[in-house]
Amino acid sequence: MSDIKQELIDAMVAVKLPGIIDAVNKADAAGMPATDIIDAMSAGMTEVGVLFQKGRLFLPHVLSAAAGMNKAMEILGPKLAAGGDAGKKLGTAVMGTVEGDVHDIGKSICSTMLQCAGFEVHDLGRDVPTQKFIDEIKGGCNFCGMSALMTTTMTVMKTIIDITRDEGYRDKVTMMVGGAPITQIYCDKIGADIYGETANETTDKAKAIAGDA
Ligand code: B12
Repeated sequence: MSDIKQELIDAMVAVKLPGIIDAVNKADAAGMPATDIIDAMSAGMTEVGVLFQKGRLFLPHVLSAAAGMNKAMEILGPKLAAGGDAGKKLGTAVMGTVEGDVHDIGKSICSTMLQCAGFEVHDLGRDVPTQKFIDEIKGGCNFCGMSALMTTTMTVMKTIIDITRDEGYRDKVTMMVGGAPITQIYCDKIGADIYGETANETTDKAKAIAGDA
């Protein structure tokens, strides 16, 4: 692993906002692509989660790392947009974290990357009522991305897909699923179209379906 990537991960695990911002600026100045910086920070955030689970970090630490992640997206978002294909019009994508779930960092990263790739993104936010997803799908979006970070909320994705099928809209929309507990197996099991382990993978798969591979 490169030193810069490791420094980004270490800065996330140290959960100090100034340190995180310094590491992002340093990686950017060294020419590391924004997408790689985000991938490294996501790995750092996952590590924070592991330490939180082990009881070695506590809620304020997790919130501080989350703030660092959001700040990094503020810094990197314009760079992604500048180097991207935001004018392309690959289709409309609705994104949201499912009902009962407030985790939105990963979902927001996916939204930013899809937008930079040329999708028109309607980000519904977090804890999105199930009916809101259905209304957006009925409204004619091409892609619907659902994020869930908890085993207790991931089942909402199946509910939304089932309703879409029952109401005759399933074939009109590409359903994307993601979030830490989601796997390709779960994606297949609930009848979704795209599983994205990372924002990069999500964007590549959505572009391929939109005919822009
Ligand atoms: C940060 C965090 C929080 C923050 C969230 C801040 C925010 N604004 O998002 C706060 C502190 C608020 C929080 C709260 C809680 N949390 Co929390 N949290 C986390 C933590 C540490 C990191 C999540 C994260 O941001 N990862 C970094 C991002 C970049 O990764 P990501 O989300 O996976 O996203 C990537 C991919 O998954 C993918 N992706 C994501 N979304 C989508 C969508 C689509 C469509 C696609 C294709 C791809 C995709 O692309 C992303 C970028 O590459 C995880 C630990 C973990 N291992 O995940 C626990 C974790 C998810 N939390 C957990 C829990 C239990 C909670 C609480 C219930 C705690 C409590 N007791 O109060 C509450 C939840 C309340 C609620 N109703 O939602 C558990 C869930 C356990 C379970 N049952 O499954 C975890 C796993 C921690 C643990 N091990 O116990 N949490």
